[in-house]
Amino acid sequence: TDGYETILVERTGRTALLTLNRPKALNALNLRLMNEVVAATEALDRDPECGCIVLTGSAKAFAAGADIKEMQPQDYPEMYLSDWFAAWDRLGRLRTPTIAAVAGYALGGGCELAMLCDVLLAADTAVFGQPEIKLGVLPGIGGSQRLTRAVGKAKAMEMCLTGRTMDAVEAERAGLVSRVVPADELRAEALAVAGTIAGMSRPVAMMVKEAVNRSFETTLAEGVHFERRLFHAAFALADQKEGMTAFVDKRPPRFTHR
Ligand code: CO8
Repeated sequence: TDGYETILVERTGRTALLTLNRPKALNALNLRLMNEVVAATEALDRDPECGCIVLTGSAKAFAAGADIKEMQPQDYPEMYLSDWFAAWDRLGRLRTPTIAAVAGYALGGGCELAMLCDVLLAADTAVFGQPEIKLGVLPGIGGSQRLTRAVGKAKAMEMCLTGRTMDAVEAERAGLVSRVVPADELRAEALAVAGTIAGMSRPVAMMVKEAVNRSFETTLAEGVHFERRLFHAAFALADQKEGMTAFVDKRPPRFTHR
């Protein structure tokens, strides 16, 4: 659909599934793939009928990193002037909740892409790492920052300095992923979580995402203040009336996303 070459986008109800689709290159992230992921997710973000976006790859690789063959001939002026890979930041600015469903390799930019998503689910085959140092470079899509916030300084330093990878069990223990599931259940589980989120009030899910993300950008007192203001604001929504009335009436809520 939509003339994409490197991704597949499928809709089921209020959820969207975006599959990275450069199998021969283990879903290496080239500029075309970046532009397609950003365009597709921003279009979904504008769609009031879309309540959650799942990003996934193949059984072998979520993404084996930025496309090394595309970067290999570049020089500094080209990287700097084109602001290489800056468009990935737009993925982190989506308001719709996003889920990364990771099986196989999530290396370099692949690990960074997973960490740009709101919920990170791993198959038991998942392998995470920031091996850029082995190529004479360093993480460039936020890995040194987001991995450190997720797993702490000791593990982040060791992984970024040596390039060693982390399996799914270690990733869950370290807090990088929310859960590990058997590989053949990953897609269904990710879609189930997405369906749950998409069934909630869309504006409230957006508020939750804003509130949690604010914790990475501000002090505790400011973050709690921000949360309190959003909490009060939720009482302006029809969905607050519906959610609380449904509880009192002992029936499931019918959110209208208003
Ligand atoms: N880029 C381009 N092509 C790749 C990449 C990649 N990152 N990874 C794999 N491929 C290609 C291989 O070249 C190979 O192609 P071909 O068949 O034409 O030779 C094909 O995919 C299959 O790969 P392998 O044969 O290597 O498969 P294996 O199962 O033997 O190995 C590995 C799998 C271990 C994942 C191996 O492919 C590998 O080590 N890949 C590179 C991993 C890596 O170093 N990733 C980090 C890249 S750098 C990065 O992400 C920087 C991000 C920030 C940039 C910011 C710029 C501002």
